[in-house]
Amino acid sequence: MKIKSLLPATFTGLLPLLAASPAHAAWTLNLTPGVDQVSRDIYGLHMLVFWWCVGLAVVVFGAMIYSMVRFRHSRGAVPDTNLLHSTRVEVIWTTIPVLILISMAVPAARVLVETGDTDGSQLAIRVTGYQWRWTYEYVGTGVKFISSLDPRSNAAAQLGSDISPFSVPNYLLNVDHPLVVPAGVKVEVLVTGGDVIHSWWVPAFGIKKDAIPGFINEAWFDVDPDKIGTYRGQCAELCGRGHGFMPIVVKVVSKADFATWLKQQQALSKTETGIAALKATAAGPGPAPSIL
Ligand SMILES: [Cu+2]
Repeated sequence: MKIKSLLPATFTGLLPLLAASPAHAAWTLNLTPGVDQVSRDIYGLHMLVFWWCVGLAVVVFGAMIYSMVRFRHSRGAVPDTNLLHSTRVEVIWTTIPVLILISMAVPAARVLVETGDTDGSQLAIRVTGYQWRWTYEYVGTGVKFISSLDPRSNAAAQLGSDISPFSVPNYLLNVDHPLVVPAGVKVEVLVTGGDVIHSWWVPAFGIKKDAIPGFINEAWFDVDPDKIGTYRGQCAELCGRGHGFMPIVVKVVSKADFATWLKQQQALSKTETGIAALKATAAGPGPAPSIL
């Protein structure tokens, strides 16, 4: 069989395979606007620059193609040498790109400043990346927990496991304890790392912040009140063997549901602390605490 006829056959063979794969993301060609103002502004900026690029491509390639066709040698075209060292032309083709760049830089700087403006946030969550899980601490509430890969994904991911990853819902994108946040509230996230550099990435919120040991990077989100639901993300900084096994799940709930949840967690953490204290007393004095 000739190579020419093999290629289409290979591609038509691959297409059904690709279509059948449940692992691929939804077929979209563009960014999605997300579920809060920051992500929408990032989307708007992306579209603005995209249309600038389309316009520039049309003008530049249009002029090139028109010139090549209209003034081709076979039609007797003679080079025009008047444009060489023309100050007027050089001023024009320097000024126009500078104006275009400024028109992109101004909205880009505005969005950049907005993403870092955590003023007026009503809830602060400290996010710490560890190899290979996240911890979430609701600052000032006493609620803190570890969010690890869900047991079903973990079981299917083991070498020699008989569990098909396709049978696990949200394989490698699910956790045991999701981050729970209220909708319609400005939430500040304080991102840091506990061992190596990670990155807390939740595309729907327009957040991708490096989690660096010794540093705290700030970000914020304020999910629209009508966008209650579950949003997923991943660690976006290669952090070691388990990098692909520390997903992020954020459950956005109503303010009332969040208040109830927070109370439950506070009660739970008190109980857990109580149990831990009882165990410690029963076991006698432990090793001296290390001083960091
Ligand atoms: Cu990581």
